[in-house]
Amino acid sequence: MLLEGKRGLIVGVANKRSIAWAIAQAAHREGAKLAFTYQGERLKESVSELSATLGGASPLFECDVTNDAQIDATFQGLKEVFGTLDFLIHAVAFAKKEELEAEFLITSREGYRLALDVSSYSLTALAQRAVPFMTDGGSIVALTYYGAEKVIPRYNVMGVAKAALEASVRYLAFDLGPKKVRVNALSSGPVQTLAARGISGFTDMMKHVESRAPLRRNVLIEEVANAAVFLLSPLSSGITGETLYVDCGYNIVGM
Ligand code: 0WE
Repeated sequence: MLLEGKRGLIVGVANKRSIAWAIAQAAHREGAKLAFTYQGERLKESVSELSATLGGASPLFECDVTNDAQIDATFQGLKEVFGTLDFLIHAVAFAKKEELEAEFLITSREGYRLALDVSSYSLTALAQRAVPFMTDGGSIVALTYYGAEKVIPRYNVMGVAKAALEASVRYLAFDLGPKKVRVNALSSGPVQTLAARGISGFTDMMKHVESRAPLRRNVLIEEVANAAVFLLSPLSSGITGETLYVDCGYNIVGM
């Protein structure tokens, strides 16, 4: 029970295939008490049904991460139900579909702004409000992807957003270290989620990783979730500002 008695907020569950949901299940298995956010009425039922399967009613908050008032309301609600907080999972990203299909060159000002607002700035916006509740230290984990670092065709503006997210993790880790709040990024290999399914050529990408990765396979969502538990738990007490790759070794290969 690596997370026994700990309370956490999970941001980014959309459906049963979400990486955020796999992390929630693993954290629950390790004894954590969880609260969830959902983005808009559209996802309320899905998140509510999933969280109900964990037994006991998990607190749910509507939270569009581009809306400061909704983020404020989420933490106001958390203050009432939890009082204090031990961890936060950030697993949200969005870019316009048309900007993930063409060249990076065509990225619009509005598409760039939206992708960075949802996928990068939101971590800082959430951390600002979470930290006052992390009175006994804490752990913040953000999901990222290798496209932050190397060009992955069609990842485009999301790659720029994830690069900003990874840099934000380092700057937040620096600021929050004295408060004993750790901040890390978890760089998952490709996983078939709702966010991935809309992407043309995703199946071929998975085949490519399978043939090149040292472990000769794609990562399992449960492996990503277990690594997240590690980063949330005292087992990783000396690690902050880090990007941990959980990608079957794909990122270490040069040729
Ligand atoms: O971060 C992601 C996915 C992020 C994502 C996905 C979508 C699809 C639907 C952000 N915005 C949207 N907007 C939509 O309208 N991944 C790591 C998965 C992913 O997405 C890719 C990938 C991989 C891998 C896009 C292009 C190329 C590779």
